[in-house]
Amino acid sequence: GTPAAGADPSTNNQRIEAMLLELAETEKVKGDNVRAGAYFKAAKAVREHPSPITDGKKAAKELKGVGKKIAEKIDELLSTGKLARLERERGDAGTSSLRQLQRVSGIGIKAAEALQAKGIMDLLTLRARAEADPTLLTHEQTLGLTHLEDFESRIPRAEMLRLEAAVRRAADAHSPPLDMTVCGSFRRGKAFSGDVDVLLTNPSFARVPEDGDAAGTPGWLSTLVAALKASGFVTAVIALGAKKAACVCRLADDEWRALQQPTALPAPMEVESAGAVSEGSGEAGGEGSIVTDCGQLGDCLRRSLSDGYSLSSRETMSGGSPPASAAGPQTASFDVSSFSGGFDVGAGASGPRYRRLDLRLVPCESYAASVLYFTGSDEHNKSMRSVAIAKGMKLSEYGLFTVRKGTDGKLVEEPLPGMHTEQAIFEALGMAYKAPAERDL
Ligand code: DCP
Ligand code: MG
Ligand code: MN
Repeated sequence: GTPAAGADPSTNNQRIEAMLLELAETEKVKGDNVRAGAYFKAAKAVREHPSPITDGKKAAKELKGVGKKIAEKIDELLSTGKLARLERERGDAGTSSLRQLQRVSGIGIKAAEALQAKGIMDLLTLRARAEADPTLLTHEQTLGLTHLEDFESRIPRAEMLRLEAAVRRAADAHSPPLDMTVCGSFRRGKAFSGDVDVLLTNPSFARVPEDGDAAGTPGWLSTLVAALKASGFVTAVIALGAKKAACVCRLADDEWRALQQPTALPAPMEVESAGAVSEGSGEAGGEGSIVTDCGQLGDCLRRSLSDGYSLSSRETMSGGSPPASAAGPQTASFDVSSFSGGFDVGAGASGPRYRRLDLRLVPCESYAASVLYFTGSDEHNKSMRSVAIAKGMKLSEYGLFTVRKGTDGKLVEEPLPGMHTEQAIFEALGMAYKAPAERDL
């Protein structure tokens, strides 16, 4: 295809990437993770491609993950400025209903479709119907619906530190005392996190004979959770097993109040690539806008999200995606619901927000592998696991194992000794060590 008249080819890649990311998001909402993954992979290849893409067929030859069908979509975007398929998808009521219902933690594609079959297409109706029929939703979904806004708001680091301290007090007071590390995005140094990922162990907890054998697991998780609940920190338990617990927690009022210092929203958000943001503003609890001077809105939105802004809803984000034809200035409006500096500007935040707390208890020999796994990112975990596989090994949250065929033909996994630190695991895989903050791919 030939580029649309007047279009600057240097912005093609960003527009193609935005198109592919939107296709990926749409497939994910509809429950097709395989297609979503394929689009996501292609989007990544486009993002990393060093030269402007001007032809679909050529792109299919040069880029990993771009095949004939995606090549056709690229050509359609480049020649018409849009993708008819996406234009249709954006207006599709069924898809936007699936997207809305799946905002509730615990509602996935299957539950969303089951609710649709009962005539429930939106959250308002869901609230009313769930109230009338307490068996409509599971315990997790009910909590997800109750705390929808809180669970969607990202947790400022200052609050994360206090949440960490609250869990640590309970872990220290536990008998026996439990060692703990807050992993996830917090350990990767992010200004905001989605939840609190806590890993626990104790030197007296040695590996159980077989992975997945909960029989040898001490009952410490339930005693710890009971204590957290008794103190009022944990407000609800979503799931509690011997090795994993999922809870809802919140700071005490006085601790939360201590975090409420007015902080000004920053001026512009920055975009690394060419064509910086020319304007950015936001008012506490109000509306903000991002203006870019070229087709970078998708990138800009993504960055502002990873920088800690949270959009008020996922609809806003996808609804705010750029018209593919626009090569000139673009504007997106968004609701600022949180910002760093230790305070929430969410309109409804009149007290401590409810937060998701993930707890995992692991044997001490597994601790390093578990810290590595639970720190992520997802993508980093995937790439490390594939390095292990290429070396005839297996990396999991339980450890690094050598894999060989036993005499009976079955695979035998044996843990590599001495994997007491993350560094040791990187080294055993022949990889250069990466600090947690460098593990976002
Ligand atoms: N993890 C993974 N694969 C998954 C889910 C999780 O490898 N399917 C690992 C990597 C994650 C970590 O567990 O970093 C914690 O999971 P979270 O979903 O809590 O992700 P993050 O903490 O990274 O992000 P957020 O700030 O959204 O919680
Ligand atoms: Mg997390
Ligand atoms: Mn988590």
